[in-house]
Amino acid sequence: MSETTYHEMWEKLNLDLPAHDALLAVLGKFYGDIYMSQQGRLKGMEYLDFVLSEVHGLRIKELQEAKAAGRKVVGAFCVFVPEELTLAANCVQVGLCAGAEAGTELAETLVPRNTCALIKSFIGFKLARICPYIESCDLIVGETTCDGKKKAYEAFSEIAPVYVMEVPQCKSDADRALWRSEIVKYKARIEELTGEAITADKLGQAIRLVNAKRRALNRLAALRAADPAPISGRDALLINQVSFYDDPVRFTTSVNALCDQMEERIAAREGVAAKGTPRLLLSGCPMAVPNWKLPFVVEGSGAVIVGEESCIGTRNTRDLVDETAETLDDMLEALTDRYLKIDCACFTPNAERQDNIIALARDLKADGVIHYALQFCQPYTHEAFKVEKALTRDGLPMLAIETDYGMQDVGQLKTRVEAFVEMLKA
Ligand code: BJ8
Repeated sequence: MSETTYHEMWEKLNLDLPAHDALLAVLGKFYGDIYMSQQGRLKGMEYLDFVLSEVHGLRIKELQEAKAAGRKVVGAFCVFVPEELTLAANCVQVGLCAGAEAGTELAETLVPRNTCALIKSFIGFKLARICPYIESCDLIVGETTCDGKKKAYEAFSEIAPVYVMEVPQCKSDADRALWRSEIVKYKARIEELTGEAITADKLGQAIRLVNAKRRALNRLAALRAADPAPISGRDALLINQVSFYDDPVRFTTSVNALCDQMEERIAAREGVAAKGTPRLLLSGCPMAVPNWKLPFVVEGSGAVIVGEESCIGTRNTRDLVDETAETLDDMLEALTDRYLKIDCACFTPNAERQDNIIALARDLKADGVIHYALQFCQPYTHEAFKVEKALTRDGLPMLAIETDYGMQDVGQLKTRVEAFVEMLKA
């Protein structure tokens, strides 16, 4: 991390500088161990290494410049927040990562101890004043998905500018009508924030922009069906993580360039692991930056990860917004439909997620699935049972992992993953 030039900016953002420096030092070391130690990385990953090395530097500087030019910065923790509307109002949307154990004791003064690590992380980052993204936000958009988040936003709204979208729990016509009205309400809120009216022209452009980003990520995801795998799961996860905060046009161009390199590699029958290496699909809770623990363990255990059925993965990119709508009203309809296709475990029933996991595992020629849930995450720990039954019926082995952001269980995880990989080889 190039820290020296950015201290003034961080000070203006009211960060706790010593605590922030310590965080960057840990992050830099962690990244070096997990990423820079990999063999056979694609040349295009240099861009991602650069973005990560400047994650609290250059990108934050860009956000401050955008703000100085009159744009607003909107933060989100969930893929239900429609980026198209945010961009159409000329705002910048950033995903607030929440993937590190930081400020946990402080977080536990606002939320119960038996809250998932992701929620504790975003509360902890805010209370400890170590996240320049949160501090750059003019508005943070929450959502009523799981109970943990729903209640945490009540506490979070006392310390940050929060707006909450009501996400229905089912997908009936009445639920669709509710979600449609929430999209309209968000449009009004973001227009109020910026003083800019969202027109059909602006929204149409934003829909195409976000679709282009999703298409590039889908292209990358599909190329991972090749054996040998052309990219590691760690690198693919990093790309998906960076998609939440990088500039969307620059990011899409870089991912497409990376896909060109992947195609060359596939044509040359080369990859990051030998042909025949056990191939695993990760499925479950999102892995936000810098949550690289499980991918590191899996790929250090003789397997390669070929996909992520997660909101930091294909659940966020699989479905595009219909681009044929011409009126504002029809575009809002298209947004409503697209976002309601998200198969988050917060929905009931949610059988489509099982179908989607099986289809993805088959498309990517996965030998097995690792279901990943954060401790205390009710929606995903519950669904792990159903997913395992569905996969078993379909002849796909599954390993259920429940963990948090701590490193204490790495040895135990490694033992379980290695045994699973050995079983796949047998
Ligand atoms: S659409 S997956 S990003 S809610 S891990 S906070 S569910 S207790 S993150 Fe998610 Fe939106 Fe759904 Fe996707 Fe709650 Fe579970 Fe914690 Fe979670």
